[in-house]
Amino acid sequence: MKSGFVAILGRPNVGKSTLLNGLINHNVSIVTDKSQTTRNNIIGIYNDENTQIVFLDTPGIHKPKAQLGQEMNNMAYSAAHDVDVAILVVDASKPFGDGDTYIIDHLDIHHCPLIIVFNKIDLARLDKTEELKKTYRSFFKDAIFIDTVAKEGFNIDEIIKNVSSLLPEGPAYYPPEMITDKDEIFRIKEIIREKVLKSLREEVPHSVAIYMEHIEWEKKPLQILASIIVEKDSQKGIVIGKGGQRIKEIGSKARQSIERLLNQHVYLELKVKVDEDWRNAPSSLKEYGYKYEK
Ligand SMILES: Nc1nc2c(ncn2[C@@H]2O[C@H](COP(=O)(O)OP(=O)(O)O)[C@@H](O)[C@H]2O)c(=O)[nH]1
Ligand SMILES: [Mg+2]
Repeated sequence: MKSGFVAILGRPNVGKSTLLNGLINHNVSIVTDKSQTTRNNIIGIYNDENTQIVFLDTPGIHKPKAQLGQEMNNMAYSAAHDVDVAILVVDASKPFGDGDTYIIDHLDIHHCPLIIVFNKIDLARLDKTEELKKTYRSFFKDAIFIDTVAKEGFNIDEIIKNVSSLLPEGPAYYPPEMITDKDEIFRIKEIIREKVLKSLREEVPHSVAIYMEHIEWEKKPLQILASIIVEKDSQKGIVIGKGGQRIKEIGSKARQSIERLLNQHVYLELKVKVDEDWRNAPSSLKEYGYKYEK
């Protein structure tokens, strides 16, 4: 059989996580309309009779403003190292700019075959996309170009086809029923973070982390106590909302998704805690699972 590892790389918010979920037909990576939603490398595994493709979704590469941003970039750079194929996702509806140059300058993807996915073509003008492709062609002479609408699953099979043809003969690295390397606690925390992000605007989302205080697997319904970490008192108020309305809503949506994930009833309690400037504190970054270690 053919098998191998494929990194999905690119700027924030171009549709990398949407693409991963579509490629493996499961929601393992959270998607929002906010940039920098993905904070860790997340594996999603595609299987068919002749192929196993281990995709790595990565945090968007950007000019970092806090230590957290640097850690996220490092995770993405590290994912690009040992893969058989690299996929660079580009937002086809945006003109070439500083963010593209930043990636081209910082990311080393010249050691393996490269597929450049021009995503969001539903929002793009044909002539603008052609221009963008010309610019990318000048940097990557041998790359394969594929147009997609990840959100609708359009042309995703082209990616599978091309990746498969580029992979070497090899063993299955994971059992075929496995769809991600992330354990249930990670996925529960990500579901909670997704619901928080979806209910907030602008600056607060970047300040949010989730900490699992306590989980009792034996109890029925399953008992979960988690903390939503923010950086300032004012943000705590925003997350809680008037009369606790917002956190109640976040909790109820998160509980429903967790119940679907685990296929059992769940009792979910959420608290909000302030950890000042945690995005620059090495010990907090480690505690919340964002410290990149080689
Ligand atoms: N119009 C359109 N939106 C998309 C497409 N793919 C993803 N999106 C949206 O773009 C936003 C960012 O997606 P996400 O997968 O989180 O991007 P990531 O930061 O690169 O992982 C979300 O609101 C998606 O629904 C697409 O092909 N077309
Ligand atoms: Mg993402």
